[in-house]
Amino acid sequence: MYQKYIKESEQSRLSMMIKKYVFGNPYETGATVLPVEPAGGIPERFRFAAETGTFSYTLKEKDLVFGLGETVRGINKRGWIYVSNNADDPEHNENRISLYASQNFLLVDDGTECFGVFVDNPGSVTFDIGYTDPDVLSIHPEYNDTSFYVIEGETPAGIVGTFRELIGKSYVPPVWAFGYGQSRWGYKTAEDIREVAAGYKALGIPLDMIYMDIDYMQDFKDFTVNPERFPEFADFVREMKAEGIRLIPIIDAGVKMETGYDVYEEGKAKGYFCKKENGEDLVAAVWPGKVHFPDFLNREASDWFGDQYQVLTDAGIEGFWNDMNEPAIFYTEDHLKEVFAQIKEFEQKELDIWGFFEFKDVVGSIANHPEDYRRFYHKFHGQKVRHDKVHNLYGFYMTKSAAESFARNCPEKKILLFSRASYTGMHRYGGVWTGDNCSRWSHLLMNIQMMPGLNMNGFLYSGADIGGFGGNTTEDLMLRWVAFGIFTPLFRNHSALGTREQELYRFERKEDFKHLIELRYALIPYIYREFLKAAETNGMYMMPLWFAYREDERCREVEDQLLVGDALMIAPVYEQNKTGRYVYLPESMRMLRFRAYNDYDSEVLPAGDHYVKAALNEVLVFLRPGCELPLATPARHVEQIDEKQLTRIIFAKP
Ligand code: MIG
Repeated sequence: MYQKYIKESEQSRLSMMIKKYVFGNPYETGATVLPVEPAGGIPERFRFAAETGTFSYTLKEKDLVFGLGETVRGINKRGWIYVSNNADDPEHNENRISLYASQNFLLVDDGTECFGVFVDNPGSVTFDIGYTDPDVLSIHPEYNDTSFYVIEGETPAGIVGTFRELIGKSYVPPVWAFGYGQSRWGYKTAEDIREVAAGYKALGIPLDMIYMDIDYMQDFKDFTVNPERFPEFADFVREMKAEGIRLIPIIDAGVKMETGYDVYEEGKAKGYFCKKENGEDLVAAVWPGKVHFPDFLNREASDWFGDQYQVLTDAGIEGFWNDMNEPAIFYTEDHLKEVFAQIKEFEQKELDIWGFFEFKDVVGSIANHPEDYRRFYHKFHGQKVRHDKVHNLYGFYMTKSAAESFARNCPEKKILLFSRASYTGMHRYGGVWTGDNCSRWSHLLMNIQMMPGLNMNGFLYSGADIGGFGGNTTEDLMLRWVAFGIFTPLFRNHSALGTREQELYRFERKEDFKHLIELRYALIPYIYREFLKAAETNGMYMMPLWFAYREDERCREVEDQLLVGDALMIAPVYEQNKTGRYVYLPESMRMLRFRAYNDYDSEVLPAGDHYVKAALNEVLVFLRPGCELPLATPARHVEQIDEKQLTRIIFAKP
């Protein structure tokens, strides 16, 4: 009885704070887990122009806008336009409007009044945050079949908490996934991987995971392992595990069309691939050559695809990363035909310079062509739905398919799982990495600035390619990026084929790298505890300073320091040739300047501005008043850390 009473009053509390407005016929996206009765009319605080289907809100002078997760630019999203339209685009410049993710939660706060907005619409949604008109936030879904939520609350953290109750608890990976992982596109053979493991072992640098990119597969076919490059795969998985290292293979969205390949044959026979208007399976091309796309939005197809992972879990695999699931399309057969026809026409013409540019556009825009996303259909909740209307769900449903199959097929095991493409709701099934960044200092800053938005949207287990994926990294960038990555739950060094090799043992300052990674391992008891706390209480593991120091006007503009858990603030160095940086302290804190987990300076600094030295091998950590930081003795693998033997650094409230 009492329980029931609590439940009811809890629900009425939530229904006071979450207002839902329905436009058109929204799809059941699976983003939310709480049933909310729709209110009638126009969302509170917003105007709605029915002719254009645009919601708008007049920004107050002091309004800060947070959220949108994995997007370019600062923590405060004001002053740019963002389009949720999952895109395979490795050029993460600040003029980009779409990346791989659609995380449609925003929070507006002027310091006294705040509210949240969540736009549950899996098609393209434009968030114009003071781009067209500096004082107007406008939200425009391409197809207005939308559940539009307005979330009320007293504080930013409170609103985030309420939103997260709406969307459900975040995915928690196995504890070893908090270790350090080494990845690279280009490890081709078991021998290559042994070499990486040996490289780390020789220097005693901790390592828990080695990632396997597409090279491990037979002709890029999902759920196959090339038997020449990896003879006796299960034995190899066991051998690595005996070394304390888990192998984490990649899975791509597209299934290679090849007679005799069981996944293709079965998917085709059962009608589990995405179809064109005429009922034929769409033919696209990605790494394997011609592929079909599994219809993850179709319940049966999803279960079927999920079950395929068993081939690898049976071989001892305990983690996966799902890639190319926007989905990325190099070309479709149909579009390519059109392009060839157009080329023939161009060939007949005398091209003037404008004609030449037209020609260049036709040929140069073949990959990820918008028209291709309107060429195929899903069977979603029993209905035929054109892909572009639910585009942003594809990566989410691929990941859900895998997660549900693990729960079905190996319930006794926790599996590591993260994805490139995402949509709000996927955070219950897996984490994300932020895709193909570059070895640029600006992308280190972007990594720092993306983390709070990801956390707000529930993507707690997240991180970027440490050191940068594209381009050639430098040793100093690597040191600084690792020094920040120490604090991100997903901590993976990954790089692209053909770029400078960036395994840590290849650099000159090997000892420094070792000390940095050891510091991560010393911090794991803290990181894991704070991560779990955030997951259980719908809190944020990484937070903007503003959320905790809302009475301090200065904190509005702090874009390069973060709170990590309840006890710490960090201030990473993200510029080249710097030996320190300015740090703003909203209150007195104990500064720890780590060179190694057991070698650090400690100094109490008063509130205010400070210039703080931080050499290339040093990590700045600030302990908040009344807090303590537990440090473990690092081990080579997470599971060897003795959680009972902790030293504590404290900063008593002055
Ligand atoms: O088109 O599998 O984001 O991490 O190394 C590139 C090769 C395909 C993109 C992923 C990246 C991965 C790469 N993949």
